[in-house]
Amino acid sequence: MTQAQAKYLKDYKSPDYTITHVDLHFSLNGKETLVTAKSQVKRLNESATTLILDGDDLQITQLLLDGEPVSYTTEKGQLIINDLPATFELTIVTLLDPEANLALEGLYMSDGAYCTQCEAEGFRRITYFLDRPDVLAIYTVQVEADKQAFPYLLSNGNRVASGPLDGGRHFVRWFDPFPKPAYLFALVAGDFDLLEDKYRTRSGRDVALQVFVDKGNLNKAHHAIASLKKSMKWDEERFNLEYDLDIYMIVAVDFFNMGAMENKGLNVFNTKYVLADTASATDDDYHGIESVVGHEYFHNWTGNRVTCRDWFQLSLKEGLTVFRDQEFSSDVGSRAVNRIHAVKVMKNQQFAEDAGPMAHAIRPESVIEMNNFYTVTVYNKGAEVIRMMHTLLGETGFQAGMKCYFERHDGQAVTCDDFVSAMEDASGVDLTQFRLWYRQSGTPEVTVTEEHDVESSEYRLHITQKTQPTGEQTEKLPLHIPFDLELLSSQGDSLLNRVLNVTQERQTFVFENMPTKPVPSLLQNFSAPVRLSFNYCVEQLMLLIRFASSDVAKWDASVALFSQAVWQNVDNLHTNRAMHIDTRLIDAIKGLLLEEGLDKALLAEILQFPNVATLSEQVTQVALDELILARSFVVEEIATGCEDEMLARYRELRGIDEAASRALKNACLQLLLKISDEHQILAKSQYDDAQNMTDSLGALSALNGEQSELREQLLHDFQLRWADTPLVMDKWLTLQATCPGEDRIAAIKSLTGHSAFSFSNPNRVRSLIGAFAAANTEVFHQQDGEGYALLTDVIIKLNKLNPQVAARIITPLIQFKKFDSTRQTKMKDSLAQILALPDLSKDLYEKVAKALG
Ligand code: B3K
Ligand code: ZN
Repeated sequence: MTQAQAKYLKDYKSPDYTITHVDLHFSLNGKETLVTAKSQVKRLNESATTLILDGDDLQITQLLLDGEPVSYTTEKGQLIINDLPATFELTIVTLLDPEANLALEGLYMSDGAYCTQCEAEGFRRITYFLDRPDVLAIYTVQVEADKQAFPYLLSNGNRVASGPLDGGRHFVRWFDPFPKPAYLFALVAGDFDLLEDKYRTRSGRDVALQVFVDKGNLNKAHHAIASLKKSMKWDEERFNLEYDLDIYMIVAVDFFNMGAMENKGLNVFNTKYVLADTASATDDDYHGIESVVGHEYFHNWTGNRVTCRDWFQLSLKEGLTVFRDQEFSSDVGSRAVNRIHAVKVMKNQQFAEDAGPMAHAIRPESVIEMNNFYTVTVYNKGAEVIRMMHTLLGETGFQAGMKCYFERHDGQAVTCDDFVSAMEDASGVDLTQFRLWYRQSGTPEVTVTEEHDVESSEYRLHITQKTQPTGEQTEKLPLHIPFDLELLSSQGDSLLNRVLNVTQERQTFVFENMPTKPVPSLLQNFSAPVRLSFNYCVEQLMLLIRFASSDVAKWDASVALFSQAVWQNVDNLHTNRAMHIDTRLIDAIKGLLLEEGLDKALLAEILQFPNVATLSEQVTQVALDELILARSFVVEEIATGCEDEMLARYRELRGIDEAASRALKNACLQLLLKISDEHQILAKSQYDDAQNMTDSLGALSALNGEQSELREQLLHDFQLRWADTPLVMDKWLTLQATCPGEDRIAAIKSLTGHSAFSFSNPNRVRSLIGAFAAANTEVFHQQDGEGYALLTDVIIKLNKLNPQVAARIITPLIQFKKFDSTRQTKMKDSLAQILALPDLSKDLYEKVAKALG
C-alpha cells in the first residue's frame, strides 16, 4: 500500500540545497539498464547539513560523494545523507528495468523504443534527485545503446558528440544550455522514420525541425510539422516570442498516458496527436493535432523558460498555455467555433468537476497524487481565468503584462501570484479581488433579473452572485466577474455592447435612454466561468438566435431554447401529460437551415444539440430516464419538422471537400437518421463513396444511434479495412462503446478480448472503456448497475497496471451526486469495492476516498 499522505501549499519551503549541473549517463540495456547521475550540489540554506533526495521504487548500485563512498539511509523512498559540506559532487548509479514499467512514468518501453515521462514526479523513478520544479539544473546527457536496434538516441538541447562503442553499441551526447527542472528532462531511443524541415526565426536563426514516427508512417507526419511551423510564427507575431534552441524534436509514441509532453527541445507525443492523413484522420483529428502541437510549443516560454515554483502552481503554466493555444486556434481558424468548443468543455466537464468530490481551486491547496490534478479545472478553468484578465486588461494591457512577466521571471520558477502581479503592474488595473479566482473553488451562480421603467426610459439589470460550498472549502466570497453584455432592440438592432464589472453579491446596473424594453444577450462569449440563470422567454431567445452580434451568443441561445423544450417535457412526463413541442423551436431551426450567410460550422454546432450529459449538468438532481425520453422526443420532433430543409442541405453539401461543409452535412445526416430508416441509404452511400475519414466516420456515427443490420455490416467492413491501423481501430472501439442497446455491456466485455484492444495501452483503454463511461450515458447508468460493474472491473485491473489511467477513467463513477438514490447506491457500492483493494494506488485512493467522504 502506497503512503496516501496529502501535501499542502501552506507547507511550501524553499529547498535547502540545489543542483546546478547534472551529468546523466544512460546505458540502455533492457532489464540491466544503468543510470549514472553526477550532480553538482550547492547549499542554499546556511544551517542545512542534510540532503534528502526523492526516489520511487529505485535500486541503487553505487553512491559517491566527491568520488568517495559515503553512508546514507533510505526511508519512504527518500535517500538521506547527513553531515554535508556547502558544495559537493554526488554520483548515484541506479539499475532500472524499463520493460517492467507499465505505469508509463519514468523510463519505459513503448513498442520497442525507450522513452521517458517525467512530469510531474517521474524523474524520481530514474534516479534519486531533488525532483521539484524549483530546482533548475543544466543537463548534459550521454545515451548509449545497441546501434542497430536503437539508431536514434535523443535527449534535450543540442547534440554535442556521438560515436561508436564496443559490441555494436554507440553513444550520443546532448547538452541543454537552459537550466530546467527535472520534469522537463527527456530521453528517447529507438528506430524511427524521420521527417525533417527547418524554420527561420524572425531574427534570422535557423532551427532544425524533426518529427520521429514509427516506421512506415512518414507520410502521416506532414500536418504535425506544418502545425509546428505555424505555431512558431504565430507566437512571434502575437506574443513576440521566438524559439531559443537550434533544434526542435517531436517523437510520436504509441504508449502514452496523456496527449503530449513539452520536454525542452524534445517533445514526446501520443501518436494520436501527430499522425494524420485524410484517409485515416478526421477534420477534428487534424484540428486536435494543430492545437496540441501548438500547446506544447507554446510551453517553451510559458512553462519551460518560466516554470512553476511548486506543483500547486500548475495552472501558472497550464491555464496560460491553454489560453495561448485557444487563441492560436482562434486566430488561424474559426474564433466562434473554437470558443464554443471551449465553453462546452467548461459546462460539461469542469462544472461537473466543481460539483463533484474532486472540486478544487485552479491553484489547489492540498494534493495526495499530483497526477490527479491535471484537470479541466487547472487547465480549462485556468485558461478562463487568464481570459478574464485579458478581457479586463485588453490585448494591449495583457501583452504589456506578458512582457513584464518575462522580463521579471525568465529562467525562474514562480507562482501564480507573480503572474498576476506582472499583469497588474504593467497595466495599472487593480486585480486584488480578482486574485480570489485562484484560491476559491466551485462554480459561481449568477442570477439576473430585468426591469423596464417606461416612464424614465430606464432598463435595469439586477445581478446576484453566489458560490455554493464545496467539499474542501465551505466559505465563499464574491468574485470579480467581467460580465459581457449586449442589449438589442426588439427589431434586433444592437443598442449597446459593454463589459460590466460584477464585484458584489448583489448589484444593479442601470441603462438610460431605453424607451422600449431591450433584449439582453448576457455573459457573451462566456466572459466568466459561471452558471448563468435568467428567465428567457421563447421570443427573446429567437431574437438572439437571429440577431445577436456574437456567434457564440447565437449558439448559446439555441442551446437554451432546446434545453427549455427538453425540461418542459421532463415535467410533462412527471405529471403524466403528453409530450409536446412549441413549434416556434422548429421554426427557429428551420430558419437557420435556410439562412444563406450563416457559417456552416456554426450551424453544425447548433444542430448537435446538447446531449444527455450536457443537459444533466444544467440541474442539481436529474431524473435520468425521463430526461433521455424527453430529449429523444425533442430531437425527433425537430428533425421531423425540418426534414425537407435538412435533406436539401445534405444534398447540396455532398461532394464539397471542405471541413465546415462536412461538419454540417454530418450533423444533418445524424438528425435524418433519427426519423426514418429510409435515410439509412444516405449513410450507406456516404460510407461507400467516402474519400476521407470524416465522411466515413460521419456515416458510421449517424448509424450508431441504434442497432441495425446496416450498422453491423459497415462496422464489419471498417474493421477489415483498418485492422492494421491502431488509431483508426480506436474509433471503431469507440463506436462500439457508445452504441445504445441491451447487449452493449456484454459486447464491450467481449471486445476487451479483441486483438484491437489492450489493457496496457492507454489509447485503447480510453477508446473503449473511457468512452463507454463518459459518453454512453444511457448504458453506463443502466438501472441494473451492470455499467458501473463493468467500469469497476476494469479499474481494479488497471489499479496496479497503470494507476494514472485508472484514476482518469473513474471520473463518471465518482460524480454520483445528481442521480437517484438507486443509482447512487450502486455507484457507491462499486466505489467501496475499489476502496477495499489491499494494494490501492494513491491515484485511486485520493478520488475514491473523497467521493465516499
Ligand atoms: N504538461 C503535460 C502534462 C503532464 C501530465 C502528467 N501527468 C502536457 C501538457 O499539458 O502540455
Ligand atoms: Zn500543457
